[in-house]
Amino acid sequence: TGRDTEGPGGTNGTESASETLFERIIAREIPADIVYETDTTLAFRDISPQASTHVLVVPKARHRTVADLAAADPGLLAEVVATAAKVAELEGLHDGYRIVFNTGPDAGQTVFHVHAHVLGGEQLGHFGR
Ligand code: D5M
Repeated sequence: TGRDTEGPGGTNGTESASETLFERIIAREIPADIVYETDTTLAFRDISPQASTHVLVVPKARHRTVADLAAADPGLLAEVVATAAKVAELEGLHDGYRIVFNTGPDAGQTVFHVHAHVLGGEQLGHFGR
């Protein structure tokens, strides 16, 4: 298992061991419903949507959490957010949307390749459990 101090791709010398599902989607090894792509980011539909529109945005470079990404490459974090805004525009989320970065196990983060959840298309509940 990787540590929080690992850089993109991990540094434990066993690249496949540290590879997540999202690296495999980025590499087109696993199919995904891709809605938008830039040189540095990829957006695809969540397989288990929690709102009418639920799209995940990932940087192609691996960072475990949004905090790691902010520390290592703030420009890339801005690109993730810009891609999320573009997805919202493409999906017609003109009345607003939510960007969520689950960070760590207590938040329910299950895939340790940072991803923004872009949620919208309906009135969303205000936080809660
Ligand atoms: O979010 C991880 C998200 O990843 C969760 O909402 C389900 C989604 N997921 C899992 N497998 C797939 C595939 N194969 N395609 C698309 N989306 C997927 P977290 O914040 O880590 O809980």
